[in-house]
Amino acid sequence: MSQTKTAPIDENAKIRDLEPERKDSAGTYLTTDQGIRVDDTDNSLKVSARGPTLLEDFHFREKITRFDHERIPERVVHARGSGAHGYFQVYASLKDLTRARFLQDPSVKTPVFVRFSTVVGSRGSADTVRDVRGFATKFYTEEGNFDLVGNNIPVFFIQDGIKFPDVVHAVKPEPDREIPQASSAHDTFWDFASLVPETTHMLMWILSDRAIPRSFRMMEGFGVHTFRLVNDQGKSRFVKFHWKPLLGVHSLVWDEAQKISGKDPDFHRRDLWDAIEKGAYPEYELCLQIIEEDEADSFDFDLLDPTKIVPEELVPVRRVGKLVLNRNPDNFFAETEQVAFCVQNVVPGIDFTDDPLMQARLFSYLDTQLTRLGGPNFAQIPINRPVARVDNHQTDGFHQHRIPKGRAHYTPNSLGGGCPMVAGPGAGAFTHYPEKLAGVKQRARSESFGDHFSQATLFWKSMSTPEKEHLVKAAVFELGKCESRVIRERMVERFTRVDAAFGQTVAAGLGLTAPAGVGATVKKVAQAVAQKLGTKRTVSESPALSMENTVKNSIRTRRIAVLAEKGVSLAELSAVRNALVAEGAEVHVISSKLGTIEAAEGVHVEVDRASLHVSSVLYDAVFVPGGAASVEAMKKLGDPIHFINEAFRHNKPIGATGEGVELLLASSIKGVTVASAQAAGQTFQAEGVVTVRGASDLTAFIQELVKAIAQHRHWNRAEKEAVPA
Ligand code: HDD
Repeated sequence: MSQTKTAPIDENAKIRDLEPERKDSAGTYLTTDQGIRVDDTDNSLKVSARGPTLLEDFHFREKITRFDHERIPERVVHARGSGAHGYFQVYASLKDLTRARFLQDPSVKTPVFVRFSTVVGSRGSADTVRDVRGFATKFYTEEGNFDLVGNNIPVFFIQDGIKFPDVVHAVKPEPDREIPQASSAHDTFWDFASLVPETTHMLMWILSDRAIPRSFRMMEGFGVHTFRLVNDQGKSRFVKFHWKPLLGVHSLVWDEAQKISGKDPDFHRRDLWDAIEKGAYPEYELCLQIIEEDEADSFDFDLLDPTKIVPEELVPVRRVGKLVLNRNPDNFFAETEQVAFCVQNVVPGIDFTDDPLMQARLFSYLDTQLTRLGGPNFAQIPINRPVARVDNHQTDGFHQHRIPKGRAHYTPNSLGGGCPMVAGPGAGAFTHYPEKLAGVKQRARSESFGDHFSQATLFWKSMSTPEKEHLVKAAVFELGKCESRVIRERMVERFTRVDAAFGQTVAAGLGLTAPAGVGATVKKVAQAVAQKLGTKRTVSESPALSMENTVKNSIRTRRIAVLAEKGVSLAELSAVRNALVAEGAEVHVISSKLGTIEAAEGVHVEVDRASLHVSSVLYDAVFVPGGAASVEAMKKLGDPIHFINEAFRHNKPIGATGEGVELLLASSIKGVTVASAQAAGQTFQAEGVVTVRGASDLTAFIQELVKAIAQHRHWNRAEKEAVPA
């Protein structure tokens, strides 16, 4: 046997550093998952150009395999969502209330990721359906992650989490036909709701305008449950978390929401993305309602009942800090899809209560991620990774990304120097609040949870007249979509228990008769519960519940359409556009064709959108500048007239200058006839319709228009139902 001769080895060669190549950013060359550079990704490897593909082609196989496995299970609820990065900053230290460090230092901006969502629809469903919106916030604090997994409605359908699969099965598409998508307007939902009285309060919210927000940027958020805040001295107080948007709380109109579902199913997602890209960062204030332990029993409801609010008139909300969303995700899947919120994620200083809905959630969220994200290491996915250091012996499992070192992966150990070791509270450990408990094991519902109507009635009574009208219409719409008359009748009875007039109006809309005399039983139950609670503090109306009383002082980020054709008055268009943009609005010139139009002054004006691509439902307001030729042309076109009619019907502000007023007169909208009587130069406003003719100075007109747009909608427009749109 001949001896093999080995080549001389360079003893000084360095082991290649692995890390520099492990970058997430796009590199120059296309490679396989193993880092092999690829020479052709358009043609598979074949035996002759027209022959069969070879199994040997590892790039082809890997590419197809990876594609085949791109989807993960969508969330069982809240599948449709949009996320954004940002930060939270507390205004002043809350040390007196909580040990949580991110709530103590006003100089710290805690990074956050927020995901907004609808509940019912699939991942690809439309944004503007009637539904609750999720408002989930992950705070990456120095003490670990805190997830505030809330909704834009402060109460929930059910009181005990054991019923969650039932309510979700009922509202999701019906199991035999998988219809309808993303809608509660069908028999199984209302069948369930009509059989479960504890749903009543939440049903009022879901039928209200809260369930069709104008934007994620214009809705409130609520932690729903009563949580605890615990300070350094171990003192605990109850707390309700609220988010209040600085832009106010605003909604769409139901007809508009349905049309948007077709015109732009990504309406809310796009709105959030665009606002952040433009630097109009969505902002919300974190607000707390603090309830001392000895006040907990002072209300006419049980603080642990998640179907109840604490009226702001009883316990004021304290604005304690600001959330700013200032960065869009780099990758939807990696961040928004893979983010895993868990109600169990709290930091020292924030603790749970015995709310039975919350207790169920403490189990459900971690559990669901195991299937959705394929194993127990999902907290290592970048979007879920805490900024706080993570050290423990929970090793192994699918997709372990860390490489734990050492031999001792157990506690106690001496081989690892005893590390990692448990920390005392002095070293920042989480210690569960030592709540004193004693009781008999039983499956039961507390009698103090028994009043399902008082707060539903409170909600109804606190609504403005237009809000009440919308609520009735929503109920008639939803129940009218149910095939079963029995279900409709049961719900009419329920609504009559909330308020006789409400029940009767819904009944009339459905061609039914509301039952008489059901109010007495409701009162009796409420009294029994109040007696049980030995009570108590209450309110009969809560103005804070009405969106009528929201912030209406700005037109920032409102989308305004300017309708124009060839011959438009550039002077009027520019004066108004510039003023609106200066106020923070987004203005689009809409015309029959893309490109430019020649203004009356001879200059060319850029068209931002063609009428083919947009519709009034995608805008907050509309302005028609003068220019005789432009207006004459638009009078002959269906689109601009329809635009105005529809905007009017949806209560949107409408402005017109000069000959632009003629287009309003040519439309079917009501109330503008008065405008023809106005003297030259005068401004005129009728329910959000602002016009001026022959004015050399548009200052007064602009002021009126801005005011009208800041109102958001003009709900009391007479005869709007008569306008064809
Ligand atoms: Fe839930 C997701 C909010 C009750 C079980 N829930 C989920 C999300 C939000 C909420 C915002 C989406 C988070 C995200 O964007 O990823 N859920 C609520 C609120 C509730 C509530 C405010 C009542 C106060 N949920 C609730 C109960 C259970 C669940 C009672 C189960 C017993 N929720 C889940 C879940 C989900 C979820 C199945 C689906 C996807 C996920 O958790 O991560 O575990």
